[in-house]
Amino acid sequence: GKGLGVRLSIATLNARHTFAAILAVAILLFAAPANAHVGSPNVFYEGDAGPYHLFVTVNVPAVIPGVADVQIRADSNDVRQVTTAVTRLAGAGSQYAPVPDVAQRSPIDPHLFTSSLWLMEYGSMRVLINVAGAHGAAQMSVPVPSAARRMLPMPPALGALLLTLAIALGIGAISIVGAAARESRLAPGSPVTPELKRRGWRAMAITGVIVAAIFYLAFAWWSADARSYAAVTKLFKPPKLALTVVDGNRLAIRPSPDDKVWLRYKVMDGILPDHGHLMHFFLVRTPALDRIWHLHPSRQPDGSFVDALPSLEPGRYAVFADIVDQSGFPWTLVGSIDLPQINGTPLKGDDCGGDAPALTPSSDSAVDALDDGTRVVWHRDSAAIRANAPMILRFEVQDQNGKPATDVKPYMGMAAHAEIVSSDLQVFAHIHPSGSVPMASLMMASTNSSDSMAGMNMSDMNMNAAPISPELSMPYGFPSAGHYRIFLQFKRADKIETAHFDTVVN
Ligand SMILES: [Cu+2]
Repeated sequence: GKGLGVRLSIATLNARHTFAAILAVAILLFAAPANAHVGSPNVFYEGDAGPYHLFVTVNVPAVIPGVADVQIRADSNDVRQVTTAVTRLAGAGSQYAPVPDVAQRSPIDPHLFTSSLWLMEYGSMRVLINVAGAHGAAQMSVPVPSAARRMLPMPPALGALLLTLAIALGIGAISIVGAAARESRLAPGSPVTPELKRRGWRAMAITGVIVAAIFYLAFAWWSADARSYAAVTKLFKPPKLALTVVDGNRLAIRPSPDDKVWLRYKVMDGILPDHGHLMHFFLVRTPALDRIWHLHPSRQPDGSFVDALPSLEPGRYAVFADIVDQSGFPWTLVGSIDLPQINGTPLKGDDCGGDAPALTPSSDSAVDALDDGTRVVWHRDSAAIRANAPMILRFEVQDQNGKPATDVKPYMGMAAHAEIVSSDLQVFAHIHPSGSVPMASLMMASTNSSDSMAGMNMSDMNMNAAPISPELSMPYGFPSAGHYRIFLQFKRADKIETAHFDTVVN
């Protein structure tokens, strides 16, 4: 029993120690941690590793260190082996991948490979995927934001067990030291003198004090560790926005001064442009989700952002502001604002807006007919959508005659952008045909490896005004059951369109 106790405590001690060290290093290095997308932490990515087309899902653990489940689905039969490894997205360590893990091929679906990877650190990580097959070897990087979201409670039974073992260990130590002081120098069979008895009691008293001190320090250490972990989970909560309207139609946007933990990391001082904009700013009117605006505020010398609002109808708007920090970590700042009728400026550049009927509990739609005759169809399975099931959302843009549109063009370098909002506003995700990973993070992943993304050039994509396929597809998995509205934004000729679709997720 004692042996087990010792082994258990040492194992626990080592785990806590490693964890404390990782935590300290993570905080010292400032790995710029956080969570882009609200309530939708998993990573979905669709792209090419050389000749192989892959759909990758990374289920990010809520507790770090924790195990991420990686699912890789190949389009073709010619993949022989897939291996995975985790590195930092950029900077020191990103070049040195640990020994890769060989992904298991599913016995049911030969196109599906799965592996489990330890995420040991916070911040911008990437999953390196190596594919071997009939067309040779190829590599792909998928950026993964590693963020602690939850603190697991100590199960009462485990706590009681550990405490009992620790107490048994303490009592054991006291009695062993007492016995040693009393009898160790006694010849076999000799009686214990009162002097030796006193000596034994004294040794036990001293050991008792030492054991009590160790208990006290251990508990203090444990609580300090738990407090710093709690602070980290707080850091990863979506940062809050402070929003004010000035001069009638200008919106001043800054992180809330109340968010002291987050502000300490000065994320806003070094953010990267994503699709050519430092901030993608979304206003969604609540609770009906009947208006959406996708704007691109400009940065002011003091680090805050300002945007000239378009003409808006009054109401309460939920606000989501997407940024990518210099480590490649995506953050979504959140807020809400009550706006009066705004007489604003016409939309310009990449800004756009759209309206839709109010979301009602029975809203369910897979076709949207827009005012200008454009029709957008969501090709959805007849089966109910389940939460946490990776899927490809497939849309088709049609002209007023119901024929596939021939004038769809890239919008901010992408075939389309989609914003997915749950009716309770607990989920907000901004995704693209490549998935949930921001383009800025993907670019970082590609400059840090020899993989196939390196050949991709954003400005080429923006310059390219040739029409693209009217079939728009995006990998995603709804994170939880609920009622969702999807806003799909794309460009026909030079007009930015917004379509909407509603669905229930079980
Ligand atoms: Cu977008």
